Amino acid sequence: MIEVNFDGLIGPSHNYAGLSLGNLASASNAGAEASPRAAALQGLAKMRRMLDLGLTQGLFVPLDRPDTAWLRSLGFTGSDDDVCRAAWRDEPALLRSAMSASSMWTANAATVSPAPDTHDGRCHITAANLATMVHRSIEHEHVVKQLRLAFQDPRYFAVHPALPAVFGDEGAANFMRLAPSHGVRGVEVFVYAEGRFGGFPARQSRVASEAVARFHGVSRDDAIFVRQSAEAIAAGAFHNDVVAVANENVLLAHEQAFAEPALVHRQIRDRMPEAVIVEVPASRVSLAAATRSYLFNSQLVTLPTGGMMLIVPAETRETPEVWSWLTEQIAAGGPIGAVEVVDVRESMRNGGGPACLRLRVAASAEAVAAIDARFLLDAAKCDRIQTVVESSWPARIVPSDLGEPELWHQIRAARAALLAALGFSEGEL
Ligand code: SUG
Repeated sequence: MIEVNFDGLIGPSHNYAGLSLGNLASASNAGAEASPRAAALQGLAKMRRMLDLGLTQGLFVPLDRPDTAWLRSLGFTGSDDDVCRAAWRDEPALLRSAMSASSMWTANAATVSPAPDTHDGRCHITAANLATMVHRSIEHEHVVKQLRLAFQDPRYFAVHPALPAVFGDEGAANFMRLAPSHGVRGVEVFVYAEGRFGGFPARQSRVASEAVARFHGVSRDDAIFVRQSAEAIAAGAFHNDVVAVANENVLLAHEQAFAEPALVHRQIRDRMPEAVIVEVPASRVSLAAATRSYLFNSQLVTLPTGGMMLIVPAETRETPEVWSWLTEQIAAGGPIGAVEVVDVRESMRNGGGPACLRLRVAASAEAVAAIDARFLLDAAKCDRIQTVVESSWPARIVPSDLGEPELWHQIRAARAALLAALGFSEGEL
C-alpha cells in the first residue's frame, strides 16, 4: 500500500477575512492583502515537489464561490449578483463566509480509515461537518460530491456523509494513525476536546470521533480516544495537527499536546510496542513557538527510497528554537531522516501549513487505480493547472473587494477554466 496526499488547490477567492476565532494567524492577518494567484502557485509547487520525491499526489478542486445557494438558504433572493449585493449590504459577514476559500485545507475535508483497519477491508471516508466555524460549515455538502466522485468504486471505498452538526467534526486534522507500515492494521488515534479554552472554542467532539470510528468499523481494540490539552487550544492549537503528527510507526508530538500524555503513550505502546514516540519538550519548544512555526503541521512522509522526511513550512526554519531542535534530531540519527522546507506563506497567514493542505489516503495499488484519475496529478497536469492559475486567478484581494461584482464573476470564471482544464463538467462538482 502507498499513501496518496490529496491537496486542496488554493481557490481564486483566497483572502484574509479573520473568520477563525482561536486561529491566531487568521486573527492577526485579518484585513491584509492576499494573493490568490501566489497562494495557488505555492500550493502547486508543494504538490510538484511531492511528485518529484516519487510520492503519489492528488488534488481537490476549489468550491464554487460565492456560495449563493447558501445565501439563498438565509433568505436572500434574486439573481446571483442581487443575492451577493444584498448580503454585502445587510450582513457582510455572511458574504465573507460565502467567499471563503477555506476548503483548501483538505486535512479538514474528511477522516480516512485505510482498508486494513476497517471491518470490511475497504477504505472508509467520512466527510467532516466543520460545524464550529460558520464559513467552514458550508463546505461538506460540496466536498462530499468530490469524495464520492474520486472514491466511487465500492469495491475499495465507502464514503459517508458528514455527521449531525451538533457534534463538531474537523476530520483528519484531529486524527492520527500509527502502524508498522501503511499496509497493515494500525492504531487509530482520535483527538477530541470540548468547551472553550482561553476564550477559544474546541472543534472536535468526542461523540463525533466515536461515531466516525463506528461508521468505519474500526475495532474498539484499535481505536483510542485522546483528549487534547487545554493549554494547547489556549495557545492557538485549534486542531491537533498543530501540535502532533504521525506516520507509520512514528509519532512526533509536543509535550503539551494531550491532556494526559503518559496515558496516550501507554495506550499506543500496549497496542503497538514498536511505536517510536518523539516528544518535543516544552523546555526546548514552547507551545507559542510550536503554533508560530507550525513545526508539527508538517508532512511526515515515507520516501520510496526508504526513510522518513519531514516537509516543514519556511516559518519552521525562521523560528530559531524550533530549527535548532529539529536539526539536532536529524544529526542524532532519529526516526526523521531528512527535512525539506516549503513556502506556503499565503496559506500559513490563515493558519494552514503543509499538513493542513493535504488529506492522506493510504491505499493498495488496485485501489489507487480505481480512483477517478482526474483527481490524480502528474507533471503535465501541474503545468495545465499552472497556466490556468496564472491567467485567471486574481493577483490580489483585500477584504473590501469581497463586495465587488467583478470579483465574483472573475472567481467563477477562474474555477470554470480549471474544471475544464481537468476534464470536469460544471454540473459534476
Ligand atoms: O479552520 N483557517 C482554517 C485553517 C485550517 C487549518 N487546518 C488544519 N489545521 N488542519 C481554520 O481555522 C481562516 C479563514 C479566514 O480567516 O479567512 C481559516 O478558516
